[in-house]
Amino acid sequence: MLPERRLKRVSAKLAAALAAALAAALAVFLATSAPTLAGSELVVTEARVRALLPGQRNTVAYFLIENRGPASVTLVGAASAAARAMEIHETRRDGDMYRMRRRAEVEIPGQTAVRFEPGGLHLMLFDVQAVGEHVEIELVTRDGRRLTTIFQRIAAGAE
Ligand SMILES: [Cu+2]
Repeated sequence: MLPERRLKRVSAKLAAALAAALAAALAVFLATSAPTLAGSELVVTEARVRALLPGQRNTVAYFLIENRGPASVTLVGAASAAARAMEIHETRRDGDMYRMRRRAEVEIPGQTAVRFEPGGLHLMLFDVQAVGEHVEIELVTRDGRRLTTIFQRIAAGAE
């Protein structure tokens, strides 16, 4: 058992660390919650891209896309000057393994939202030289719209 005074000091440190972590999370949330309005009815929020891990050249991006219009919209790809190539991927559980596979398209029915998030849909960025604090990514729809969205860099593990 730790003496009581020592315990108090430890818990004060823990509280300070938690407060700092919450402040950081809130800052990221505020920075990424400004919506991108494109083609009037498509709204992208929570756009974030994972920082490169040491020695890696590929990374992932996540976002929430909301279709406020009545008609279905289909995402067919993405592009960025920061990556040689990008693909839409989905992580699927296969027995007790998780595997990623490429998705040719993702439909967003009218009046619904689709979440690209860890363990599910994501954008893969291939051959990235560096992930800046903000990365511009275009989301491409089947009817030829290009939604330019600013993705905020997040640390690996903070997805
Ligand atoms: Cu992937």
